[in-house]
Amino acid sequence: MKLLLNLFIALFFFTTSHAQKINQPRVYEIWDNKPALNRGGDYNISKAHGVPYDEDWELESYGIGNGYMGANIFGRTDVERIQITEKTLFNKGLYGIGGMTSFAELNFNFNHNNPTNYKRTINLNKATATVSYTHNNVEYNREHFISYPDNVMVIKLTANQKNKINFTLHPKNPYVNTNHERNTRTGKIETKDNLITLSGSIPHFGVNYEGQIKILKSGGTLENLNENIVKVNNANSVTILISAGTNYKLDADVFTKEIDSIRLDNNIFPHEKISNQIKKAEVLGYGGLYKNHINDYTKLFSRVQLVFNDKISVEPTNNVLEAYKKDPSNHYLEELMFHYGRYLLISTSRKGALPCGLQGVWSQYEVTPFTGGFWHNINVQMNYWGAFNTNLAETFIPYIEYHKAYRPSAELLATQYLSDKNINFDKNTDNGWTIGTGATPYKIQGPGVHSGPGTGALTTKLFWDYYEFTMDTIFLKEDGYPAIKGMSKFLSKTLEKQDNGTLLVNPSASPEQKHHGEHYITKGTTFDQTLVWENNNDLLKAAKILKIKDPFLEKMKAENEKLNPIIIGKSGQIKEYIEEEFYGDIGQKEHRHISHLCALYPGTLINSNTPNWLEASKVTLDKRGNISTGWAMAHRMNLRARTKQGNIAHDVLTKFIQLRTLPNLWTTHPPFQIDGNFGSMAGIAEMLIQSHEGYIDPLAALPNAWKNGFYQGLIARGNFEVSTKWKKGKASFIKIKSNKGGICKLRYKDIKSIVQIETNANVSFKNLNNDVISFETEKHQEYKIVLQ
Ligand code: FUC
Repeated sequence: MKLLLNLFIALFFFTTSHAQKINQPRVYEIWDNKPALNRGGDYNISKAHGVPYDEDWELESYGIGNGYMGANIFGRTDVERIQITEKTLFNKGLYGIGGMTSFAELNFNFNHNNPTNYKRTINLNKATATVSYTHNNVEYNREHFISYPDNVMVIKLTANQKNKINFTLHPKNPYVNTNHERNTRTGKIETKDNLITLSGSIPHFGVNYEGQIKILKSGGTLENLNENIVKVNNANSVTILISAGTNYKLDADVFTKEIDSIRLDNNIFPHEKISNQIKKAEVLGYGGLYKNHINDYTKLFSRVQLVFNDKISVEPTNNVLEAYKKDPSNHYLEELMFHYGRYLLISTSRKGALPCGLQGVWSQYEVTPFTGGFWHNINVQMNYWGAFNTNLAETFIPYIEYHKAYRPSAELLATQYLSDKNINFDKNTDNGWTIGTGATPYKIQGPGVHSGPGTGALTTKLFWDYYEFTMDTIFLKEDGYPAIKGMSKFLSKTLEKQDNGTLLVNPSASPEQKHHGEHYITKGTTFDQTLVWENNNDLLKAAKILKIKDPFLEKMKAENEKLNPIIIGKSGQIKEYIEEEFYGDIGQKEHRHISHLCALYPGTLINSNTPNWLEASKVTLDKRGNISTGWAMAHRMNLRARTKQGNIAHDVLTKFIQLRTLPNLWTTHPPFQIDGNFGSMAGIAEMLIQSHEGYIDPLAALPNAWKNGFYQGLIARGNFEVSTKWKKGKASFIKIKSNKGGICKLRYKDIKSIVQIETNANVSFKNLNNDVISFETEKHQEYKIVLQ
């Protein structure tokens, strides 16, 4: 067998005919040949304490969003329902820290009862949702998108014949004056000609909200009926613009104020902002808005391709899902889920808007399950685990901005935590910052019984990853390093010296774990110990890059040597607790959280240079079980990718899709939580590329199931853009685009013994060992490696 490796700078690599063929992006659609059911919400059913539960909304409606707001489209032809969410509209919510709540409901009465040729879609390549059908020989089409650059939702209704568009629009301000103890919402609707305005307040946090709906028709007439109903008669086409907002302003004041009702300035009304958005949108018109939306969205979405070479399924998405439940041998749905993850991330997390919470930008609830906020003992971090390697690093910026805003409050919480726990510390020194499990756009909390101080370091891991994937040293200096250092400052004070010299976090808790029904609080859980280690280790690496000299760094280095973070137990497992001997001695054996393996993923303390720990991780994973709640299975996928058990990772993905995926491909805990979508997307990427051990490792945990395939544009640490094609489980070429220059280390099994290296540029290689080569790269250049 003749095996060759060619490496050359190939600026026009993708002009080769072979590459061009695989370079045609596939069009991805979530679609159905029937409208979503709409039987409404039920207050008698509560999911994760949220009410009312609306099964049809959750399972069948299609979500679109622009980071600021979202809409759920049912695609009905009799009475269409579009439910709108705005990410800052919060009431008191569960637990008193605020809870997302529905912004508006729009009902369009079309009265088309027997449609034919029906189809509704979300086009993932364009982030548009469509509904099309024939009724009385007229073809109707509706297109929906939410533009990020113009922050406006656009609905365009067309027909293939003139004067055929007729409907009444009934807007609804949901959950006004309901007397629910967690909701103090007031509101009104005003209609003037073609403009509907919904406004009101939720005094709990001083929220004022406003939404405007503008109906622009071509041809026909428009009437205002009673009760704010707008009627459109015989139009040729109609464009509807929707803008929504509140007086929310992301700054430190929101979090540090002690009185809830003044967290926002209730003298500020969003009226002008919303009016301007609508006016600007009207000037741009449908064409201008569409162009802005497509330019913005496709720039992000089109960066990555991933194909498993299975045929595109031609059945409605839910049928594909049902078929997959019986026979998962067609991997197209896995591919679709991956792209859907990227679509969802772009739709829910954009600069200027809040980060992506537990339900993205979608809530039909009065009281949203688990608040819909930012859960820090894994969920919000999981939302961003796949942001970096799937080439969407900028979607993490909202979290960085959120962090900067809550930081003063987090600093106060750090001091308060240390006082509350009677830890001996000097109040006048810098105690850093902390964050616990529950957080919302309005309030954050310190660590508690739900999870120990390590929770904050699960967050700073994202800051370090953001740097490593982007190589953005300005970010590292200005935001990353201060965040990581502040966390080390706090964590250091939570450590207690033991008689044997070990430093243990005290008190310490492994997220959500319970023993005999009680939260189990102890010293030095593996979760806390390893996360202290990870944070300090990232701090030291960051300091080196920034050339920072500081005696504090020496102290952290010394502390890291005394953490003894990983201990193997008598079952051969990674212990969750020091005092555990055999697996499951303490806590629930099959608990959804598997926090003691955070050092394997997203952390890096356990890796292939620690083979014993890696083996013990497999034992823990086996014993914990692969089947769990939605996000928990997604964590297991990433962990199995890191143990290089690609086949098991894939098996978990299969079960996750079979058991935890809804007809609209949202994933469920239950209830719907978006973390499962993002965690599984990250897991797919983690099987296809890893880079946490100092080299790029394409197809690091490739399962046998993905026999042939191709990806383009995934990102490795060092900001290398990687494309790989594989056949029968073996890479046939790898392309690396260097976005920042620097040394590229590439691992592929037997890369040394099986290759002969040719270069046609100033590239020289080193063989570091049988599997790893290293070469210097130039910024913006592409390097193609062909393995034959
Ligand atoms: C964590 C998890 C729960 C749930 C909640 C939102 O507390 O343990 O399962 O996902 O976050």
